[in-house]
Amino acid sequence: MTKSPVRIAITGGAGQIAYSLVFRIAAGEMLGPEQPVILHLLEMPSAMEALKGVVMELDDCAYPLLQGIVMTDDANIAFTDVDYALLVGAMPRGPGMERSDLLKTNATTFKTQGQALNAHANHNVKILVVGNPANTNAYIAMHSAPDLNHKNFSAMTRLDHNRAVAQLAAKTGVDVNSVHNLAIWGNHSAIQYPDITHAIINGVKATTMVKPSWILDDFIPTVQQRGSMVIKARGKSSAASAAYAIISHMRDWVMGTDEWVSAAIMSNGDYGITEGLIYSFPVTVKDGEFSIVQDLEINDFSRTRMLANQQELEQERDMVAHLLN
Ligand code: NAX
Repeated sequence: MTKSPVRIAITGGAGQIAYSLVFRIAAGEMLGPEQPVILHLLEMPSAMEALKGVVMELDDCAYPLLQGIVMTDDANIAFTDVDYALLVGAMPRGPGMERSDLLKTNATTFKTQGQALNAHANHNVKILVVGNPANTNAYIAMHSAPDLNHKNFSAMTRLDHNRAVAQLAAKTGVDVNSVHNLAIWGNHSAIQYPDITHAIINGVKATTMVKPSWILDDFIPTVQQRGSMVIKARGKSSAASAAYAIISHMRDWVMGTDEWVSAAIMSNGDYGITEGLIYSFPVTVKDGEFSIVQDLEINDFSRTRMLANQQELEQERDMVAHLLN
């Protein structure tokens, strides 16, 4: 083994997504079987005991690629020299809590974590925010880390993308590998816009294979509400599928892909989306950088939904603006 290890921070290390995630990363599924890793696991003080149990299990796997574990409740320690930061941990919405309260509570967390990344992480650190509200949490972390390149911040819509691919493949009776050029636009929220306008299935336009009523009344709401449906069925929110989406997002970010995938990244005004928002676009990846798929024709149906997402993200941005000074 000749490669030197990379350091990967994972917040919410004792949470349920982390429990599906850290073992796969340690096994080499994210960065490949040649890449040793050191895991930096961050938790709340109240969950440190549970985190100890996770670390015991990691030890018990005796993974050949796992060259060390840092376990801490201090973001400044967790992010020291890290090459990748997976910001998974966040406060869940409690009973009677308004969305604005959730935004504010998590804003403080992601401000602190952005500042700690700025001060202590490797300056090329690639950051994926998963904890909700993911887009705005990524926006806050990015604004709290002025020395880091905004291109190194992203929020996760890959699970939504995978859900959309699976729904379309099932409806048209094809293998998921036959579905290409699908997109999730906007916010990782209940109004996200899964778009099959440009999707191709075995060389045929997907929109010629399904009815418009299916797209409107079935496909879009199913993708938007899939998370709630999983909670209803399982009694817990998506964890294994979220962990797989994290691994896919990071692997593609590092290794590159010509396939369209979806990722929430900073808007530079493409498709008329307000600059600076962390907004999900269809992207490809080369040399460690996302590129937004260009020159797509946007019809009125899509435009309306893309604008609704923009407005929601502007509202979230405005709700936390005072915390960013
Ligand atoms: P859990 O509640 O099981 O775990 C979260 C963990 O984070 C807990 O152990 C908690 O102690 C810890 N935590 C909270 N605040 C922290 C902080 N400031 N620093 C360090 N650790 C902290 O939630 P889980 O199911 O793992 O979900 C984690 C987050 O992912 C949630 O915000 C959830 O809403 C979000 N999701 C986002 C998805 C996406 O596609 N972007 C999909 C899956 C998931 O719902």
